[in-house]
Amino acid sequence: MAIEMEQRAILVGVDTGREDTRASLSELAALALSCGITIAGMLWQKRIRVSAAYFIGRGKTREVADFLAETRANLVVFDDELSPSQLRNLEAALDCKVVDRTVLILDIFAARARTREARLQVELADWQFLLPRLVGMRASLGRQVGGVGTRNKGAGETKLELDRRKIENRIQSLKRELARVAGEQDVRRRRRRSAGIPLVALVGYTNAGKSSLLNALVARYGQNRDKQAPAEDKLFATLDTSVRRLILPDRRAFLLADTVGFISKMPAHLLQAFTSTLSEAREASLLLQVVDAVDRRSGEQMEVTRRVLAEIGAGDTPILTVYNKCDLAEWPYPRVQGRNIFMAADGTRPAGCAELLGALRAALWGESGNG
Ligand SMILES: Nc1nc2c(ncn2[C@@H]2O[C@H](COP(=O)(O)OP(=O)(O)OP(=O)(O)O)[C@@H](O)[C@H]2O)c(=O)[nH]1
Ligand SMILES: [Mg+2]
Repeated sequence: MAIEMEQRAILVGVDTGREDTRASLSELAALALSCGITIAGMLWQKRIRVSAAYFIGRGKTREVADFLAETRANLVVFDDELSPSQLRNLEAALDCKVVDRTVLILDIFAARARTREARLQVELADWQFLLPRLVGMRASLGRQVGGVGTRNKGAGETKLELDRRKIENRIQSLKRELARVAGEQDVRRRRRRSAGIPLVALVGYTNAGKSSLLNALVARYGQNRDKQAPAEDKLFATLDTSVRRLILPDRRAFLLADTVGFISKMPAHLLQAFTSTLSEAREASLLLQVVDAVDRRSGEQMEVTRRVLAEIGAGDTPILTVYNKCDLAEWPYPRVQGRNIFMAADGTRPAGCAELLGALRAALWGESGNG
């Protein structure tokens, strides 16, 4: 494993008319770049529905094969999760390594996981994803623990024999360990609840500015003002929940939780594995949905957030929507309009924390006022 081969990929999507395929492919490109993959080209096909055998049509598959030869690419990345048989068929037809959006997301999560809990959750999602795909997997893939497919890991890492029974045992033991961690957190959460301090959770699409907003609020109202969460211009900067206690000038307090960001076609296994990280969102009495106001897909991103929240059992929690990054837009801000807050948490002209706090007080305690 000393030599790291450059991974040159062709990205492939299917346009069934349900989403903006080009935008989705450019998001896929961002995911691929985060995995250290070079993009050699992109293509997509308009179809009423995807093909059960190859995801794309047979003719299109041949086109991808030609494109591979032409661009000397060595990887094909599909924009949707492939079924185990689609994956097998495509690898056989293209004679090339094939991965999908889910693999990229899992790999980014694996690379970013820092805490023990996040690592356990990512590993669980990895194995659950791999298990049904073991049959007929290309021997050359050399998949390893903690990374589903695109990352080259350093030498010296244990190569697990891809033995179904061993993997099933590992999945069971990961679940047990995670249940233990979740149990400890439950105790902490119960203690918090009995103290009667409301919990507010930041939720939303990745890179919308949740951690930046947490930091802006902590800097003004935090109990420990120096406890900042990492905010970065990259997908999935946050994989762990951090909870901060905020105290308003009138001594009223609430807890604010930062959570992992969502993305479209969020892998189901990943969501399941991250249940405990997402429990803050599930147990919050109020959600602050952070939206990148200048992203042209913000509507779709809100829809993704709505769906994921419903999936994790937080679909009925009251919500305030924060249109963030208004410094990059042409609108007046800061401003509150019903349950919507227009502000900038970070950037050249951050503003709107007091307005947000006002809306938050009204939602939490039924009062108006300016924080
Ligand atoms: N211009 C501008 N940039 C912002 C604003 N808020 C956040 N950003 C930038 O957007 C990027 C993402 O911010 P984060 O706070 O890390 O986003 P997040 O929602 O926590 O992302 P994940 O943790 O990946 O889910 C960072 O580079 C921030 O500096 C804003 O109001 N204006
Ligand atoms: Mg974050």
